Amino acid sequence: MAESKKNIVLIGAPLEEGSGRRGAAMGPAALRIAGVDTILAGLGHTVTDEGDLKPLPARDLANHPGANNLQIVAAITRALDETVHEAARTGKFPLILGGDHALSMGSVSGMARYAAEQKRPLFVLWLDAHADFNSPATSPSGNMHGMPVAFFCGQAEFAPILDAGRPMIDPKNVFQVGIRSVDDREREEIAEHGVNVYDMRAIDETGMAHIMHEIIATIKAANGLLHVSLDVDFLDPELAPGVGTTVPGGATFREAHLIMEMLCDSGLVSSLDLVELNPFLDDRGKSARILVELTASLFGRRILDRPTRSA
Ligand code: B3U
Ligand code: MN
Ligand code: MN
Repeated sequence: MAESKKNIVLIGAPLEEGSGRRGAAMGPAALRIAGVDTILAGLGHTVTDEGDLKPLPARDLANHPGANNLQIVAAITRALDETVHEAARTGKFPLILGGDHALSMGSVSGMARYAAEQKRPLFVLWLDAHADFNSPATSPSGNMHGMPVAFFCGQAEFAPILDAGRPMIDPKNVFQVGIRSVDDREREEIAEHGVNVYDMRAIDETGMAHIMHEIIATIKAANGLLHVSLDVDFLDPELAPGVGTTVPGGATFREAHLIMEMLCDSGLVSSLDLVELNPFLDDRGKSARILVELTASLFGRRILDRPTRSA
């Protein structure tokens, strides 16, 4: 991606009903205030802001005791699936401003549809403290932001959210990096499905560069497309406190930037979610700003291009 200028479309997805608390719906506004459009335009890309999504009706779905706010989450999932697919189909790079992580059900399924049309496999890089592989049957909370990976890997229970028979993701094409909070049933499920997990211990022991080389080589060998989903809680809470579910011991500033810089050089990334930012819990816009800076690294900003800082 280093040399190629993109046609980036910003899609606001102000969803918070998947998370069990208020605040993530302010995420898209905070990312805009932190200057996501100007920083990307400054790197030479074309940036169009489509504004916030209009949910598509989901009144056909009955309430589900194991999936809180199912209709609201499904309404955003359906709208995002359509919008992301259309953006990719018309040669654009969908950049989703979240919103809680349940929205990735829509962004990933939209990209999966596009990848199938291109006859290329879709890979997902899941940067998160959590595995998000619960289902309505296994979730301890019923919060759907803990379920998107199980959804797009084709767990049958979810089928009515989107029409049946659409392409899903092979769990072996999912790479989870930064994981450090996994429920018991989730642990069994991810192992059973063959999801690739690089937890914090793996990062500590082998280093981020090694892990990313491995992931990038696998995707290149398969001529795949890559969707990146960045949950704020992937980062250490000292760095990014603006998230509902902080977990200590997260990725550092340099580890996170290194991922983005290596992905940029790889040229593989076709879409990005920025999720779980809760500006109500943030410290003077700190978390919004770091997300925007990481996005800039993904789109070609180099260390030596960063403005000088005193503190
Ligand atoms: N695994 C727990 C907690 C959780 C998942 N994702 C977040 N929290 N952000 C659950 O409720 O599924
Ligand atoms: Mn998540
Ligand atoms: Mn998380």
